[in-house]
Amino acid sequence: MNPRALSVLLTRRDFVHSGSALAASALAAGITDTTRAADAPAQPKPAPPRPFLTPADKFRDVSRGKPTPHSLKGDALIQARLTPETWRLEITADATPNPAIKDQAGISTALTLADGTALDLPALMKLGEKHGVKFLKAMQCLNIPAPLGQGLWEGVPLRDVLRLCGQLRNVRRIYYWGFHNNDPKQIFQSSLSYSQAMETPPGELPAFLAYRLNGEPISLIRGGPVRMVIPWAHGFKSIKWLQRIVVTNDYKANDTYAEQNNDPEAPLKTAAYLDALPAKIPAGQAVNVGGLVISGLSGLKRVEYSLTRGDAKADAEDQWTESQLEAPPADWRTALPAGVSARQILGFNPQTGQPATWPLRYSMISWSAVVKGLAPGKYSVRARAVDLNGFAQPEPRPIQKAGRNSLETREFEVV
Ligand SMILES: Nc1nc2c(c(=O)[nH]1)N[C@H]1C(S)=C(S)[C@@H](COP(=O)(O)O)O[C@H]1N2
Ligand SMILES: [Mo]
Repeated sequence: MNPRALSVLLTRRDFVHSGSALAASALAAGITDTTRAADAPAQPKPAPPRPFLTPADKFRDVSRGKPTPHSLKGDALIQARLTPETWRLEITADATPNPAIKDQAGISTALTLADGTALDLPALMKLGEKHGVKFLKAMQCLNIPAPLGQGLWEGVPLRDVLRLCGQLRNVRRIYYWGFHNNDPKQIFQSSLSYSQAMETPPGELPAFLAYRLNGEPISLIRGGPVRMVIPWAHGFKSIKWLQRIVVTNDYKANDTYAEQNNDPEAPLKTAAYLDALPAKIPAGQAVNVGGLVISGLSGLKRVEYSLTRGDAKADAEDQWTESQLEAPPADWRTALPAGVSARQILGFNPQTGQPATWPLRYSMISWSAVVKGLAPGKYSVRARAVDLNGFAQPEPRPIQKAGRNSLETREFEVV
């Protein structure tokens, strides 16, 4: 039996405890052929296990502004209203004159600093006691070909926050932005359509105002005290240091990211990412290929890799082989912060505490493959995700400015 032909799921424990990923995969597949396990070379090191949740300070940071809001300290932080005590959110209707708009948007209860009604953190968290959501999400920049990190985010759906404002009239979009050193040139803003904010389909995930990450208050560097999190989108919609929401009858997206030729409505893309490999690998030693994969809007069917000899003709057809996907943690308590039950997390079955799909949509897991018996020479390896509609990366989105997802190549030499 060829373990590669099976849709084998490797558990994180296997990554951690097994000296041989192949033996681990054989075990995971219930293969009790001990000769195979004994055959497997002892020396290859499996890819280092990644924690399912990325520690808040280990996310890759993408922050605009000089100074960056997260570098402020002491009084500057208080002036910026970026401490839990000073944080406030204003929600107003757009009054900017606009010839394209016949009827301006209206709001029956605006929340403003001027009249002392702006929302503070205790009020937001109080709302969270009734309407709070928890959600696992990989943060991925549309412009960077590597995931930034994965977190358990907690907060209040935007729709429930907007309901504090009573009746909204003539609203087509919701604009929002965060602290920007009081310099309009530094605004980093984003937007949703009215219905994206208000009408979450059953089983889907709401846009929400997050105040906890991995069971802790959101740190300043990750956009705290309060950050918008848009589950289905690339990072640029998840505005950090959130302070302002403006409802508007303008039908245009205002996203800062759109100004650099990015598609402001591109949802998170299903895509595989390849880890670096040692430059030289001794002949006879198995090669562990692997990386991360994000399940985007169209879900994930499998990850495939292809191996090409350095001397192969450039137009040689790639041979794609299915890889193994990391299995869900056997015990979710080991992957989640203390006190958080998987049953409470969106995308999990509230009765069984098991994920409704795997990988969870908008989250990431590891994938891996073990390649043996390579003759000495130069090789390049590529990887691609295949989505649930059968489209192989970079399809169906070959346009890079709708999400960086071109196929990555890594090179190594068997010596
Ligand atoms: N206020 C603000 N929010 C922001 C940004 C920013 O520069 N300023 N960058 C955005 C972009 S482009 C990305 S990819 C994510 C990155 O989130 P992270 O720094 O927590 O990894 O934050 C988004 N939110
Ligand atoms: Mo980004």
